[in-house]
Amino acid sequence: MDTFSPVTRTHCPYCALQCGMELHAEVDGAETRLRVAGWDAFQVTKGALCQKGATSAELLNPAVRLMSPLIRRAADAELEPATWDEALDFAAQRLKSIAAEHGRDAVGVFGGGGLTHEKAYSLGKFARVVLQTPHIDYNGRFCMSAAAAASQRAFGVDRGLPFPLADVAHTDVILLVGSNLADTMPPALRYLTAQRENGGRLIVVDPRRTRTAEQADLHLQPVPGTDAALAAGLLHVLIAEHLVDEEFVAARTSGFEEARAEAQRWWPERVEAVCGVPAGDVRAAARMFAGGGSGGGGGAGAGGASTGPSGTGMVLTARGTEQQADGADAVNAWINLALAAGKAGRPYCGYGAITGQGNGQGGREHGQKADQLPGYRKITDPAAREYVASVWGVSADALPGPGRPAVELLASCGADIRALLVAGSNPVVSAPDADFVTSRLQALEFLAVCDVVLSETAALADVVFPVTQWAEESGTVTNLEGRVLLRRQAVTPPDGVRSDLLVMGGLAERLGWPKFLTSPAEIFDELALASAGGVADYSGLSHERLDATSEGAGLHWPCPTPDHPGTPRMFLDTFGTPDGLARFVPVACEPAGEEPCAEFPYRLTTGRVLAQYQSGAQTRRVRALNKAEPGPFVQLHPDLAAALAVGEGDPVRVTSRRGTAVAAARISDVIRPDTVFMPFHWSGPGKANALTRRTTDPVSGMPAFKTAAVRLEAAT
Ligand SMILES: Nc1nc2c(c(=O)[nH]1)N[C@H]1C(S)=C(S)[C@@H](COP(=O)(O)OP(=O)(O)OC[C@H]3O[C@@H](n4cnc5c(=O)[nH]c(N)nc54)[C@H](O)[C@@H]3O)O[C@H]1N2
Ligand SMILES: Nc1nc2c(c(=O)[nH]1)N[C@H]1C(S)=C(S)[C@@H](COP(=O)(O)OP(=O)(O)OC[C@H]3O[C@@H](n4cnc5c(=O)[nH]c(N)nc54)[C@H](O)[C@@H]3O)O[C@H]1N2
Ligand code: SF4
Ligand SMILES: [Mo]
Repeated sequence: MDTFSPVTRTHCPYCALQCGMELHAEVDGAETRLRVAGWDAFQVTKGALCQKGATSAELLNPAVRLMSPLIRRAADAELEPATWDEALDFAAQRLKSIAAEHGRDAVGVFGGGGLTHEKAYSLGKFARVVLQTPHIDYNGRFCMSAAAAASQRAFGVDRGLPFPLADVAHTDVILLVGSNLADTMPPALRYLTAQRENGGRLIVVDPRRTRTAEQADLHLQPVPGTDAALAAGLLHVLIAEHLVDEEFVAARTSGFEEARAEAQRWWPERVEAVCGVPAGDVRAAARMFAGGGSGGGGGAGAGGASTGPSGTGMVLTARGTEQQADGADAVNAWINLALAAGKAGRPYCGYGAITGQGNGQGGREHGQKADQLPGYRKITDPAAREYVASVWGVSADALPGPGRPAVELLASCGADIRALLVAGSNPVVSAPDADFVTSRLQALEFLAVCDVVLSETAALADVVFPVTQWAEESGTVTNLEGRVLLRRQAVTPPDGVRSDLLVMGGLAERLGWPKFLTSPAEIFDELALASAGGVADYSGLSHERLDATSEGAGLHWPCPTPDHPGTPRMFLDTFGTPDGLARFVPVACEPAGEEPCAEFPYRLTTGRVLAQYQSGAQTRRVRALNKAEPGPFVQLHPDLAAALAVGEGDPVRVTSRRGTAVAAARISDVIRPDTVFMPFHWSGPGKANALTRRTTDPVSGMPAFKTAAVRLEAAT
């Protein structure tokens, strides 16, 4: 391992907080190892790291990662090591012959929100220009697509947080919906703590009393899938109690009347019946959020500074409310509430979605999504097609149209999609109705996977390309605040692995595109040009400029010129809609879950634990993390456990209309008695996604990961 310098300042390979990280090269005899430490001067996370970030260098160990390409030479053969030329030749030949026989549309690409900008942008270009297929989408569709669609509808722009994370500490009231920040971004919790130390109040909406909810002044515990009705109930109270900020609504918004009409149908007692949240708590939450004084029920205290109608407030959402069959509508229902309360478009106010993956924000801006071209442009917009085609040196007519959203793309594998290239995702574990998805991937004529480890998806492939990791390459990502950051290379990669960029370059060359860019800085320059004039305008940015920012602070997009200071706060003067007004989006607020019935009488919701990440492909290979969270479990209420006669640790069989999973009982009164929770980080018998639905939100294509009707039994 050749190191670049004794200490390299970079960012974590995992989530969207992108904690600042120092990689210290330590020599041990003939070996050099990297030790991870926090980067104290990085202003967003100030040296903090969670356990996942702190242990991330363990994956650089050759014993746990892929060190050579693998090929399956016959359908029933095992994967075996091959040279890079063999693997690239084989993959290129298969892609070429499948396209020749069945048409270019028979080839698909599936990317990931963890990929750097350079990789995500190149993947989009590779699909449209080299493969000339419309069929590219990515796991970000599973992640924040519903909030992205909702933000676009309301504000004309989707940038996760339209303000710096640090602003959260200075707002009077936070309504945090479906986020378990304490486990999913531990270093960010300090901002919530600081907010309350500053006299602010926190309302958490989650069916479980998580470690995040424990911090709250008021915790609402709804039936999963009923968030839109709950949001409408809060809006109902604002209207009934004259807490609507009429001045703001008149000056800065459009469309309030329809939202008002829907909210009229959701009086607190009706909300209680549908959502299971006491009517008194609905009133208390609405009053607290509006800043109009005492709560009344459910432990809401009057105390703290009275914020008055002009007080500040924020609504922050994450996957709990978004991963629903009505994900975009539910988010718009929360945004409608924020707008009615006048908590938007001014300092320390606004709506933000807490992005998930390392480049979750950037991954959906520059063309990895089925309907999109770089700069957050629409692939159906003729002017966008002309412009991007001119940057790519092709004719606009040659660019394919929109492809299919992720769930549909995966479902069409083995049907009209006959070959798939996957980079940066492990859908065998993480996709909804995962056993069905696995059968679709098995039905492909050709599957190629780029990964750092032999993931469950890579294990099904015909060719596996072993790729470099974050410490071994440079690249950029956009964090949850729209801040573009440079990740710096610390070491040379080992022989045998190559960057995704070289995989694409090698395939492009064999498919007749010898000039496909492979240098990260050059690719970024092309991305910046391609984004010029788009919503997400990066044209004033370069690796060099980001490298020179003080203590790696990066710059917030839009940043349209080399001397533009970036845009930490959006919407202070005007929203991103054509008329500059924020839109109340009229949404129907009916429950969106899979309703329980005699056969499947309980509700399942799914999510995360602190010590594992996503499909677990990476973190299940890290010893300390496995020790902390060794396997799958079913979290259930003591009353439910008693009814099922299951004790702590006993195996529980969970059955849905899709399939069955068996995992150990974890009994706890933090969860509603009608609902069980499973983390989705494991494969095998305890795989949560064997149970989840393929149903998607019609607006965004987001799968309904957070609600399924299930039957439960002791599995002994
Ligand atoms: N440790 C860890 N951290 C991570 C990740 C990880 O895998 N592990 N992944 C990263 C990524 S990509 C993402 S997207 C983020 C996700 O971050 P979060 O959104 O915080 O994580 P989740 O656990 O999926 O869901 C949050 C909460 O939603 C609640 N919930 C379930 N159903 C409902 C509902 O109907 N309504 C409401 N209001 N809440 C509901 C769950 O009980 C859960 O506590 O985390 C990022 N950080
Ligand atoms: N039931 C349920 N299911 C869910 C969710 C849920 O809440 N509940 N959440 C959903 C969400 S929000 C998300 S984001 C998805 C995530 O689920 P996945 O898309 O499966 O995400 P990861 O496990 O992060 O997969 C990334 C893969 O890419 C590899 N990798 C890492 N870096 C690179 C790189 O630079 N290049 C390449 N080629 N490979 C790399 C990793 O080793 C890993 O195998 O899961 C979704 N699934
Ligand atoms: S919070 Fe996210 S970015 Fe920070 S160390 Fe943990 S996984 Fe990495
Ligand atoms: Mo995510």
